[in-house]
Amino acid sequence: MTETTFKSGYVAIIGRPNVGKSTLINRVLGQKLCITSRRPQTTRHRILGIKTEESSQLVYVDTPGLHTDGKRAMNRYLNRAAASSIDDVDVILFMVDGLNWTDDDEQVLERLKSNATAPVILVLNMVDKLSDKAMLLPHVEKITQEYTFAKVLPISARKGINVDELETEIKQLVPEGELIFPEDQFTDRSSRFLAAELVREKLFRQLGQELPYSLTVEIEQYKQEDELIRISAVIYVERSGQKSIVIGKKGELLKAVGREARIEMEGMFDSKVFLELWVKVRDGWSDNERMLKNLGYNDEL
Ligand SMILES: Nc1nc2c(ncn2[C@@H]2O[C@H](COP(=O)(O)OP(=O)(O)OP(=O)(O)O)[C@@H](O)[C@H]2O)c(=O)[nH]1
Ligand SMILES: [Mg+2]
Repeated sequence: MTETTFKSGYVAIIGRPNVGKSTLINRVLGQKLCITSRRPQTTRHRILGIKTEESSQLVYVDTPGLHTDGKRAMNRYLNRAAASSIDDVDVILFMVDGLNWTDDDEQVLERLKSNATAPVILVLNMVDKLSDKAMLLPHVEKITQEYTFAKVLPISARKGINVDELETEIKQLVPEGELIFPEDQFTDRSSRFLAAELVREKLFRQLGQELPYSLTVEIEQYKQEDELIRISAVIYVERSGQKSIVIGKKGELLKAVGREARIEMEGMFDSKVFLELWVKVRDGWSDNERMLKNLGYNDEL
C-alpha cells in the first residue's frame, strides 16, 4: 500500500460546568487524564487527551465549563479558555445533561451560533440516570430547533454507553491527515501539571460543600531520584479560615488528600512517590489577573 487513509484532527468538548466533559475524555482514552468531581468548575485549564489508533489520531480538547457568571478574574479566565477552544478544531462536541437545560447551556449554544465553523455533535450525557429514553425527546427537540447538528447522540460517559458509537461518528467527521503528535504521547501536559491536578481533585472530593472555591495547587518541587519521585506541592487559599478547613482536625483531611493523591500519582507515573503538601494563604489571588498568571492561569493555551 502506498496511500493510507489515516485521519487526524482536534475534537473540542464544550458545555456548561458539571455535565461530564472530563469524564468523557477519560472514558475515551481508557485511562484517567482529566480530574472530575461533583462540583462545578472542576476543570480550569485546557488539556489535550490524545488517542492514537491504527488509522486515526484524535486529539480531544477538555475545556472548563462555560458559565454566565463572568465577574471574577478567575471566571473570565475560565470562559476565555473554553471559548477559544471552539476555534481551529475539526469537530465540536456540545455536551449537555440529558434532561436539564439552564441559562449556562443557552450561553454555550449562543457561542456556537456565532463562532462555530466545525460540525457540532450534540451529546446528551447521563442517560444512565433516565428510566425512559423517551424523556429525552422534548429536550432534544428544543435544542435542535435552535441549531443544526451534524449528529445527536445520547450517551453515558460514566457507564460507557454509546461512547463507541460517538467515536465512530467523530472519525467520520475528521479529515484525512497525518499524525499530529507522536503516537505514544497521550497529553500535552507535563507530569508536574498532572500532579498538581490530582492534588486539586482530592481536595475537591474531600472537602465537599466546605470547599473554598478559590483554591489552587502549585508544584514547588518535582524531582526524579533513584527509587522515587519527590514532589512538594503548595495549596493556596485566600483566607486563614480556609487554611484550617483544608488542614482539617488534627491535620486529618490534608493527610487523606496526600495519601489519595500519592496513590494515584504512583499509578500514573509508574514509580514510588514521596509527596509533601503545604497550605499557604495568598489573599485575593482569584480576582487578580497578575497573581493568576503567576499561578499558571495564563492565556498561553
Ligand atoms: N450518572 C452519571 N454521572 C456522570 C456521567 N458523566 C459524568 N458524571 C458525573 O458528573 C460529575 C461531573 O463530571 P465532570 O466530568 O467533572 O464534568 P465536567 O463537565 O468536566 O465539569 P467542569 O470541569 O466543572 O466543567 C462527576 O461527578 C461525574 O462522575 C454519566 O454519564 N452519568
Ligand atoms: Mg471538567
